Amino acid sequence: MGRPSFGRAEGPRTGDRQPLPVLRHPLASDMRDAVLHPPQAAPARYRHFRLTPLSGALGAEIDGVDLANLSDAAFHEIERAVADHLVLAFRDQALDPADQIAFARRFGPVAPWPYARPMEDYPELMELVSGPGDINNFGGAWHTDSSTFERPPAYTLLYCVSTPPVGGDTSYANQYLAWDTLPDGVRAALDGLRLEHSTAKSFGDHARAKGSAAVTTTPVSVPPGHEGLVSVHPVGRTHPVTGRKALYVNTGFSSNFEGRTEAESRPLMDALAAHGAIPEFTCRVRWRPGALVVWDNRCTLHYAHNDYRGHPRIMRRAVVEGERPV
Ligand SMILES: O=C(O)CCC(=O)C(=O)O
Ligand SMILES: [Fe+2]
Repeated sequence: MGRPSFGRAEGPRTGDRQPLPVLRHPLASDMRDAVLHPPQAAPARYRHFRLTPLSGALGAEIDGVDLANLSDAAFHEIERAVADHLVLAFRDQALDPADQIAFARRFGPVAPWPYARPMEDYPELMELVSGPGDINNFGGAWHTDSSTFERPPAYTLLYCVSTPPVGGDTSYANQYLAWDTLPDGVRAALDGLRLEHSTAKSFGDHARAKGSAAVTTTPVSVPPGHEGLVSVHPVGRTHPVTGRKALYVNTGFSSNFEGRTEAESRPLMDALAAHGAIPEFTCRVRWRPGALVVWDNRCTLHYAHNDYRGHPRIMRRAVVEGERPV
């Protein structure tokens, strides 16, 4: 397989009617030396916990910290660690809903997620329940949370209440690596290009009619005013904390390039989405009750594995408000 290449030398500009470029062989892209995300190989030193990287691409397990009793100094180290490793898995926590909300609030304002009924008495949390009879699962496609919002959440915090005997892992993919490993010409062509992210693609009647809506024990429903919600975001977004650029394309919600039809957009959009999820960019978290994982939605994708049919799985989820992607 050859390097990815464009069908024409010059990249598209928003609004022009030139054909979109073709990205060939995204899985064989020129990976150069960038596949290893440097903090994975040489983590910073932390005084308040031990950190063990999960893969060469992203993710770390954290031991020796109690999230229900956390000093400001320890939290500052956690902020540093999540900026470096993008996904942090804390083991053996005993968090009640109020503890989880309090921890989430240290990252920023915690917004109720409008597409599911919140937990009773805790509007900031939803319980994500997969029942033994479920066929689909919540989050079972590579996505970043709520990219259809004008200001998608910066972080998601998921706490594991119960797991199936095996399965139900969550995979994550580093979208800084995805951006950095695109060939220079491709990156140049994508700069300035924007994508529409559509709620109807994954949720609601439109999605149900197309068979792409998840049907799970936790009902997800689209509230009035959200059915036609579409937000337009750059294909390469700059992280407000690290200043690094990340690919911001996802099969869950991205529907078309601005000014293009879905059909015109699909080949390049699908190729970019496939590039963003190549195995070398990923890590995988195995859940145990008491695990809390926080991830940064601005530079990662995630995928909830649907491989535990017949068994229940229960998680509690909080999302922290983010900013308009630029
Ligand atoms: O249940 C999971 O593993 C992840 C679900 C998901 O996509 C989310 O909580 O945003
Ligand atoms: Fe998600």
